[in-house]
Amino acid sequence: MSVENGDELELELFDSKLLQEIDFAKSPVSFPNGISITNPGESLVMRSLKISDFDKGYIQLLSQLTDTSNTTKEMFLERFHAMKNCKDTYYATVIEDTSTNQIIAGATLEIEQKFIRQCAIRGRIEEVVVLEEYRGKQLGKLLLSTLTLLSQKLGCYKLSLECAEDNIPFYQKFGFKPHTECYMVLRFRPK
Ligand code: 16G
Repeated sequence: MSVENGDELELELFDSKLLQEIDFAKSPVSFPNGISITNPGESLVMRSLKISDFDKGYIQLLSQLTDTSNTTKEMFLERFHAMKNCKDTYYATVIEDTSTNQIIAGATLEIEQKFIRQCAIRGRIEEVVVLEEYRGKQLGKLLLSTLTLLSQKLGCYKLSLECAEDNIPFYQKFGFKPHTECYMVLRFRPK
């Protein structure tokens, strides 16, 4: 799966139309700088992750969050298709600076299906990252606001995330609260 044609490069992980259909007026936070889902800023576009984003620095962006070493294009393609085949599950959302063709921010909503609560679904927010040079423009806030609204629109009964203690105040703005239950982890690879 190492050779892609032009159409394949433009393949979206999920239909970006979903983002346009979100009622942004319901955003849990306000944006004094006037940005929105349809207008994230000059030359910026918010949309689903695409295959072509491998060549637009998506993995380099994620490297500002954690280890992404030795991720080949082939590995990326295989994972992209595996995620896409899990219908209605992975909503990896990115912001591209179209003046440089670079992915400068991203966050993912993941949906987990349940038998509990009348076969409900829950959401998880993962891999929230904004490129260092683009911080301070409220883009992380915009992504979080968008994915929070999307999770509600999709019918999640709850939404959760893991974050560093320093980031708690940021997530509290959207209504997240530190949970009374402990988050436990068993690591098979060093942090
Ligand atoms: C943070 C991220 C999580 C990511 C993890 C990677 C958010 C809200 N949380 O906890 O999504 O998977 O970092 O760190 O973005 P790790 O490689 O040490 O697991």
